[in-house]
Amino acid sequence: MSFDVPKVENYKFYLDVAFNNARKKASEKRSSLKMDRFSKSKVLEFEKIETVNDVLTSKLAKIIISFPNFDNLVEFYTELVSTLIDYKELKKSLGALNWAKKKIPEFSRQFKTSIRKTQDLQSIRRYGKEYYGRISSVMRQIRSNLEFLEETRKIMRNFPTIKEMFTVAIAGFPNVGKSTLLSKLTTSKPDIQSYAFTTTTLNVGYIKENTVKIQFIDTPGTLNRISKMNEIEQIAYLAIKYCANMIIYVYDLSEHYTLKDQEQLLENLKEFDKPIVLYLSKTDILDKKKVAAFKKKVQAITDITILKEKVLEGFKKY
Ligand SMILES: Nc1nc2c(ncn2[C@@H]2O[C@H](COP(=O)(O)OP(=O)(O)OP(=O)(O)O)[C@@H](O)[C@H]2O)c(=O)[nH]1
Ligand SMILES: [Mg+2]
Repeated sequence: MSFDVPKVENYKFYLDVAFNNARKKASEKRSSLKMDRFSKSKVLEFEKIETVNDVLTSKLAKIIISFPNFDNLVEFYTELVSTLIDYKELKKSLGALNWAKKKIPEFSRQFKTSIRKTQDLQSIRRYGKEYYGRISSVMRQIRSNLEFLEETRKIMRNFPTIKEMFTVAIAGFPNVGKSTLLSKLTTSKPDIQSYAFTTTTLNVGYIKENTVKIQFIDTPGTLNRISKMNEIEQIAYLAIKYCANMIIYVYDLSEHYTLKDQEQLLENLKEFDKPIVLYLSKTDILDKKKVAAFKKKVQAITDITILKEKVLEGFKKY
C-alpha cells in the first residue's frame, strides 16, 4: 500500500497545460497543411479540442488512480485514515473529478460536431472559444475538490510504512535521543539534530537476523497532551496503540524536561497496556553518581547490548 501520491495542482495549472499544448500542437500542424483557409481552420480547431480533451482527461485519470483504495486496510491504517482524513469528502472529491473526466469528452464531441457542420469561418472560431469557456467552467467546478485532494495528499505523505511483525516503539520527550537510539539498535539512519522536534514523521528500522525480525518505530517527541496532539503525534499515538508489541521509554536526565514531566509521560504510555522497557540515554555526559542513583530508583537500562537482549526476550514471548 503506497500513500505516496504525486502532487495535485490547482485547476488553473491543468487548464494552462492543456491550452498551451493545444496551441503548440496546432501551430506545429499548421505549416504542413495544404488546403484552403476554411478547411485548415477546421482541422486545427479539431486538433486543439482533441489535445485539450486528452491532456485533461489523462491528468484527471492519473489523479484518481493515484489515491489508494482504503477498503480492506489493516486496523492501524484504517484508524489513521479515519482519524486524519475526511473519507467522505475524499470520496466526494474523487467523484467530482470523475464527473469532470466524463463531462470534458462530452463537450469535446459536441463542439466537434458543431464545427464539422458549420460552413463559415467565423463560427469555427466562435465554437472554439465557446468550447474553451465550457471546459474552463468544468475545471473551475472541481477547484475545491482538487484543493481538498492536495491537502489529503500532504497528510498521507506522513503515513509511515509499517509492516506486520513484532514491533517496538521508541517513545519519550523531544530531543532525549530516541532517533539516536534507533540508529544504535538498527541500521536505520534517521535524522538526528541537537534541537527538539527533529523527527517529524515516524522513522522505522529493522533487526533481521535468521528467524529474528523486529521492527522499531522511532516516534516524534511528546505524547503528553493527548487531547491536543498534532498530526504527527496522532500518527505516533496510533502506531503505538495498534502496531507496538513493546515500548522503549527513553529517559534523559541531561535535558531541560523535568523528571516529573518525564514520569508523567511514562504514566500516559502505561495506558496502552504494553510491556515497557526503560532506557536512560546520554549517560556518557552524565555524572556517574547521578546515573547510579537514578538506576537504583528506576529500573532503567543504560547499555545497548542489554537493551537488545530485553527486546529479544519480548520477541521470543511474542
Ligand atoms: N552525548 C550524548 N548525546 C546524545 C545521546 N543520544 C542523543 N544525543 C544527542 O541528543 C540530541 C538529540 O538526539 P535525537 O536522537 O535527535 O533525539 P530525539 O529524541 O530523536 O529528538 P526528536 O526527534 O526531536 O524528538 C542530538 O544532538 C544527539 O546527538 C547520547 O547517548 N549521548
Ligand atoms: Mg528524533
